[in-house]
Amino acid sequence: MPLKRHVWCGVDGGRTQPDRRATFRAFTDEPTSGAPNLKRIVVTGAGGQIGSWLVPKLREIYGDTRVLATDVRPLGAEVAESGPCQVLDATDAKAVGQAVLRHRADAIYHLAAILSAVGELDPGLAWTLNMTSLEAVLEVAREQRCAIFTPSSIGVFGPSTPKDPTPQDTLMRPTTMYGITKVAGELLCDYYHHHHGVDTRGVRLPGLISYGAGPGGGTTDWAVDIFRHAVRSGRYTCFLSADTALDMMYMPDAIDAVIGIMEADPSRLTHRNAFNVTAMQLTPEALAGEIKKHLPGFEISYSVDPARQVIADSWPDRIDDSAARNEWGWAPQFDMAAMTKDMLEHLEPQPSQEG
Ligand code: AKB
Repeated sequence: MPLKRHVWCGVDGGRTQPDRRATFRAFTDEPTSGAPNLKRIVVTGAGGQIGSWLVPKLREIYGDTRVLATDVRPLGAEVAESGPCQVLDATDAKAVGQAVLRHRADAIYHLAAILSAVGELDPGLAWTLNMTSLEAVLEVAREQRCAIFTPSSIGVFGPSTPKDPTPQDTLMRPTTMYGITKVAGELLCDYYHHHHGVDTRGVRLPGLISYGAGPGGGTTDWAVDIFRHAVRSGRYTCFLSADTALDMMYMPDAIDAVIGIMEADPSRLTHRNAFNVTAMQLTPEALAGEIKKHLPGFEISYSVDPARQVIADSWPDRIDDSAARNEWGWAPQFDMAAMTKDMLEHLEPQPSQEG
C-alpha cells in the first residue's frame, strides 16, 4: 500500500491540515486543594497511536479533569467526553503556552511527531514539525516550570550502530530524517535539563503494537497491519522481508514505560532523556507463525518496499535495555505469545472466520 504524504503521527494516518477551531472545554475549574500532589497534565498528539492509550491511563491515575488532551485535529467523542480537550497545533509555541497556563499544568507529554517512513517522503516537513514542536514545548516547560516527556525511538540508531545487542550508549548516525530529529531531540532535552533545570525525560521506543488507533506512517507499522489483515481477510502482504528483525513492544507495556519514567526517582536517573526500552524482537515470519497458532488458515506473503526495508535494515535487531531496568525498574509484561493472544482477543473476528 503506498504511503500517504504528510502524515502527522501522533495524530493519525493521512490527515494533514490543522483544524484550528477552538474546542477547549471548561473542565479545568475544579478545586485542586483537596489533592495538591496530583499532577495536571497536557498531552500533545493525543489522537495518535500512543496518545489514544496514554490519555485514558493518565486520566485513570491522576483524574479525568487533570489531563488536557490536545491534537491538531478534533479528538474523538470518547476522549472529549471523559475530560478536557483542545485542538492545538504543537508547533505554535504561543498556543501551547496558553493551553499549559490555562490548564495549570505541571507536566507535558509531547507525542506529536512525524514518523520514519512518512518523514522520508517530506524530510523538510519532518524536520520542521518535529523540531519546531519540541522547541515550543521545551520553551513552555522552561517558562512555566513543567516536567516534560518526549518519546525518542530506536530510529536514533543507524547502520554503523552495533545491532545485537545495541548498547545504551553507542554510535548514533541515523540515516532517516526522523532519526535525525530524534537524536537532535534527545540532545535538546539534555540541554534544557542541564542549562535550564527542566525535568525532561524520555525513552527510546521500539515499534509499538496495539489495537484501536493505528500507527501513522512508521517502518514498524507492519506489526500492527498484520493483525488487522489476519482478522479481516486471513492474509497479509508484508512490506518488509520475512527475516527482518526489529525490537517491538505491546502498547500496555509502552504506556507503563512512559508513565514509569515520568514517575521515576530523579536521583537514580543517569540517562534521563534516552533510555533504551524493548519487550520482544520480531520478524514478520516469526509473528506470522504465532498468529497461525490462533488462525491456522492465515497466510503471509512478501512484497518488499525498498524504501522501508532500507530503514528497517539500518535499525537494531535487539537493543539492550538494562539501563532502564537498573535505573527505574523497567520490566515489560508481554512477550510475542502473550501479545498475540491479547491482540487477537481484542480485534473483532470477521464472520468468515467464525465457526
Ligand atoms: C517508526 O517506525 O517510525 C516508529 C519508531 C520505531 O519510532 N514506530
